[in-house]
Amino acid sequence: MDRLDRALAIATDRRRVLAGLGFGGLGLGGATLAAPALAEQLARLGFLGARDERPLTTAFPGKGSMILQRATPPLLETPMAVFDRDVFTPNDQFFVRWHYADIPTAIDVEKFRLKIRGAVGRPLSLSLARLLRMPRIELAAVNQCSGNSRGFFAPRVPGAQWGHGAMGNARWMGVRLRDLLDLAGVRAGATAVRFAGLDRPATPGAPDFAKTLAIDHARDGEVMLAFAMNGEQLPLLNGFPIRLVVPGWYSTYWVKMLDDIEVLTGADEQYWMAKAYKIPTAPRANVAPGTKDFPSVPINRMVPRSWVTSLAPGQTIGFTPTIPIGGIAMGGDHGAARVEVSADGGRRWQRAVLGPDRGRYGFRRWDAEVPLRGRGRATLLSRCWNSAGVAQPTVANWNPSGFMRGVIEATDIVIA
Ligand SMILES: Nc1nc2c(c(=O)[nH]1)N[C@H]1C(S)=C(S)[C@@H](COP(=O)(O)O)O[C@H]1N2
Ligand SMILES: [Mo]
Repeated sequence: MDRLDRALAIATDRRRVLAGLGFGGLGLGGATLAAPALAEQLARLGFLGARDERPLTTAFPGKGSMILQRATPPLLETPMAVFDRDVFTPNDQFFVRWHYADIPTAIDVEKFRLKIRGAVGRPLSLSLARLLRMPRIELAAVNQCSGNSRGFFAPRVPGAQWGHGAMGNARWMGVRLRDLLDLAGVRAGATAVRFAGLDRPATPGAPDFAKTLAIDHARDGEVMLAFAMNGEQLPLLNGFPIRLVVPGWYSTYWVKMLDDIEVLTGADEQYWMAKAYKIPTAPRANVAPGTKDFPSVPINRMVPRSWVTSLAPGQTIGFTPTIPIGGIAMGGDHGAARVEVSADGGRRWQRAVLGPDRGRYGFRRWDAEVPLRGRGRATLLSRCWNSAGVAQPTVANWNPSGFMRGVIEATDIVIA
């Protein structure tokens, strides 16, 4: 048995998997979680003209130190320093976002079944043991919330005021969605595939969280059902026992605790596709601030982004003629191909050295040695081009939902 199978231990040692959930008596509900979280330590997210302090918490099962955005349902952000350590984000500091608070606190892995139904020749109800016997793939991909960095939108927009940490990169292992669809036999006339998980709306009548991909996308051989992340079973809050992984696309499609796959023969008219997570059709989902009416489409592919992670905003360092800086880049729906950096707010740019390519949908490390002009404030910038030639633009996009931020990000430091 290899390391992963031991870690998963689903087929052979049920008690270990259940114990691995680690929920104990904690529960996900209410103030009990928020109270211990209001500890001494605060994180600053760096928004201008708005409250940007958040408590750090270790109160959530399977999670280490996280920035608490909201306790119920849980919204936990990854501190930026985590991204400086490795291009893969550790599972215990991987961000968490749920729409509804009614989330199972334990999963019986023997009773769990994944249903595949709708326009298929053979509806299926598959156990985890069965899924674990299917051919596996593993790929690195960034899971990024559509609203990541919303707190930096100017003018400001309503919604969770995330810093840049509503994202993470992992090696996802699981089975191809295409293989499962082939097993069930997709019928002629199928147009799309809808995904839903075990979480339930907190209020009766609210729409169950469900997301849909076009049939060709669902069958592209990259969209997968992951049962492992970074070589371990998924943390419960990241979708144990299985979640959808949609490389290059925003995480709203990465349905967690996935237990229901439905092949559709028409458009998905339900709330989470037809109303929520819509972006302007304009390039970069960009409209003039304040615009409310615009043609829209469901959010889809990610765009290139990059960050300085070796220094924190506001950090003071002593003067030397040059300093090393480093960070991470992502290419969005293509690989990160090139990164340039500036230490003087964009007057002079130089090429950064890219770290190894660990998968085109993942983070890529970059490093550079940049000159300092003197004491005082210095603005560090990084700019990523993806392999399709798309670069981070110099001017931020805006839309009323605060989705899909894509712009050269600035890190201001102090040279003493
Ligand atoms: N079942 C389920 N899956 C879900 C969601 C949800 O509310 N329920 N939220 C989605 C959104 S909007 C995000 S940003 C990601 C967050 O993934 P993570 O918590 O593993 O980081 O899960 C996605 N999958
Ligand atoms: Mo999200």
